[in-house]
Amino acid sequence: MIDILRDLGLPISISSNGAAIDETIALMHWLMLILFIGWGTFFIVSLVKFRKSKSPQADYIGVKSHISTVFEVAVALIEIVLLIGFSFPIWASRVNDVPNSNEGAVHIRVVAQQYAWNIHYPGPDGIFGSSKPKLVDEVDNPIGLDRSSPGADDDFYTINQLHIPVKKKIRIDLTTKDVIHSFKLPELRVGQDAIPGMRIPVHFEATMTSDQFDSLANSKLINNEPYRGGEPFTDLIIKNGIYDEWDNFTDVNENGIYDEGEPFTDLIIKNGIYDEWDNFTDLIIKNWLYDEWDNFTDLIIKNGIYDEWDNFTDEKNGIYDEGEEFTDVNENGIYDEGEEFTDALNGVYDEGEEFTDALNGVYDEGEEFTDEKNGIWDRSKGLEISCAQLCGLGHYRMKGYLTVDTEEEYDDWLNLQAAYLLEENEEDW
Ligand SMILES: [Cu+2]
Repeated sequence: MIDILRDLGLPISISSNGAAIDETIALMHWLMLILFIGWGTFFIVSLVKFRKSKSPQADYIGVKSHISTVFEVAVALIEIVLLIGFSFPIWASRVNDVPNSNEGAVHIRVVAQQYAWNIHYPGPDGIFGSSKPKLVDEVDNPIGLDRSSPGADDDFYTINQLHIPVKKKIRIDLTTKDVIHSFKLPELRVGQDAIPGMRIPVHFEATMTSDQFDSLANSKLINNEPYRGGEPFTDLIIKNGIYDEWDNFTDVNENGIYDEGEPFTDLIIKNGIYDEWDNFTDLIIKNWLYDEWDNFTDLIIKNGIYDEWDNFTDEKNGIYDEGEEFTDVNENGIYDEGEEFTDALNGVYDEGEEFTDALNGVYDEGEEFTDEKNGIWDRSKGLEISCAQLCGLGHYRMKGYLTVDTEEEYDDWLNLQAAYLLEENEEDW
């Protein structure tokens, strides 16, 4: 089930409790599938059983057996057990047990509005200054921060830029200035409605940095594995007769890696020019050779440089290589300098030899991709904050960016924000 959901767009998880949440999501989908099949069957059976031709007169008494009552009671009992036995305790441990900054959690406030995310950091003292609605100024003070309140002088805020450190508990107090929004960090499996007048805590922990996430996401893109974001493309590879990392193979001895001798699927690509092994229609001059005007089936792609797995025409290299035929003049069984030889294969690529250019595991010109309007392939778009509530006409613009930093990067970023704040204050004087 979880694999199907990933194919349908469930993003990579970078949350410390992502596995548990994904398991719940899978369970919920199974339950819904069972209910769908159950109720669908009931509906169809009812349509057939109570069709007009079978019972032309409406029966005002209906079903006489009590089996439906038994079913109803059973369903109610199961639901009561699920709710009181499982749901309530899980909810209590997850939602009531909110970490705070005394326990080492990073505490951040998020104020949603049409159509932006205001991120409020308490600064080095760890104390949030108070904010007042009457101080709100959409240009200079979107969160209505009262700089004269205790702890407020070092507070800073960003718009749509949330930075957090990796592998640390994060607590976000969520609220909104106007309508209901929904704070969503899909990769962190965080989703919480923001309600006007309420301050709702959410907490989570990231297991990898943005950089690690990007390289993972891009490697998934390259292997055509499901991943949310970025543009999918078809990574094609030439038939080169040797096993490449991305070829499928039959794991004969089941050790999880490709071993020499195991069968594999050698993949191919188109490049728009005729290559040695392309099929062609021998036209006009039936010479069994490819002529410039012959039709051909185009395989393989070029990137202009020789790659390890490119096929090449192993040509004369001017020196005698082992295995080449030679005229053994003095009949001593070995090649001696000066003896004629067939300058043939030496098994390696020599500069100047023709070669067929292949793919190297990244997007190359000529590969198919889903163009999201700009005509070039975009890599992973990184982590986003989205609003999962249709909160107004500009809802689609309500997009923030999440950066998961290493501890050092996060400290550097905090210092940078403190420096900006200092500059701002100086300007005020
Ligand atoms: Cu919104």
